[in-house]
Amino acid sequence: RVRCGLVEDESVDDGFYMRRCVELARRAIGCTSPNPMVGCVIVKDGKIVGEGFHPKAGQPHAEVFALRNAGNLAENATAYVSLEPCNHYGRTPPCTEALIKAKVKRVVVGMVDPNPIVASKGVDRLRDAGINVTVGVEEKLCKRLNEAYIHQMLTGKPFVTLRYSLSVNGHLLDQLGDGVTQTGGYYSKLLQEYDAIILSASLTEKFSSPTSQEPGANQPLQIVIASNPGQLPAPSKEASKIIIFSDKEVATEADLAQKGIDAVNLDRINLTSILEYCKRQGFCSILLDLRGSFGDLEELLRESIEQNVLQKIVLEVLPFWDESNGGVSLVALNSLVKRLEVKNLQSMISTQS
Ligand code: AOF
Ligand code: ZN
Repeated sequence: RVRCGLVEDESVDDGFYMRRCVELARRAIGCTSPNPMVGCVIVKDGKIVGEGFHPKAGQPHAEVFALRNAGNLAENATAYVSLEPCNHYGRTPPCTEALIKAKVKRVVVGMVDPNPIVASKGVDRLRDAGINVTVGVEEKLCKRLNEAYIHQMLTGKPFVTLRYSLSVNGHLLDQLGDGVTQTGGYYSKLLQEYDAIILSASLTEKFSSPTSQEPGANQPLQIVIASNPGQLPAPSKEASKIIIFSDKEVATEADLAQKGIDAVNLDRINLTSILEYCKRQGFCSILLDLRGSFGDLEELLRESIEQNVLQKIVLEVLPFWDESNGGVSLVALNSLVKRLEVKNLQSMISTQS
């Protein structure tokens, strides 16, 4: 193709439109679980004529919104989708049929859908219908977008991320960095990505300090590990619901009901039973949030490392020297963390300046 006298490489354009798909998909961050986030762009004669994303499980898929948006202009156009179009009847009908019916000429797919019901059948169906299909454009980006969905599909287990903050002298901190209380700060963004967050009851008061979130943003379910009887978290603005796991009676049922809290009693609080519970509830992603003292989470952290259940670490380094003697030092934390198979983990380092 020639534009402005220069021969353009089609793959450059493919990358551009695929990155736009990912951008669109991210508008529904935290809202699609157990479904993936998916974005779709319809392009004709070098112009975007339709855009869409999957907003929520049970609602139409990205392709359907983009095709509706493009109307008749979809005919002979190229459809870009960050995930392979589905070819099955789930809560919604197959996107492959919608694309075929709209007479698109070419489909560019970011990644094959790991869902065994789909897994390349969508691509095969489109090719059988005579559509030119390219697979694997900006694949890394598309996989990163749905890391939790992919992990859950392939292993049947939730995606678990460990998060903690350190001072420059390596103390584990219980405060979070700047921008936390602001809408769009890294912590409120992180929370939105997870179906549930696990934290120690001794921290819930700090945790429930107001962190503004965008209206309509996902509020993860808060899982509180309480090992001291009588510990009751304050209602949190950030959580849609609170569940307390305890091996003791935490409070009377009336107290709990009043605060809108569910209690789950376990003989022993261990990660296996908590993750089993999360799996039964259909949670795909869990944030294990570690603050200043290991507290009730120490055993859980040890177990998460021994049982190799962590997929990702988010580490924040705050630009100050922690003078307190009480904090857990990096040395103590390292004795646990160094045993992690770091090569299997992704890490996102956030340094506040
Ligand atoms: C697509 N486009 O936007 C999404 C897809 O129950 P359903 O009908 O919503 O189907 C859910 C499955 O469809 C999900 O597990 C995944 O395999 C695929 N998601 N596919 O073509 C989309 N969200
Ligand atoms: Zn679909």
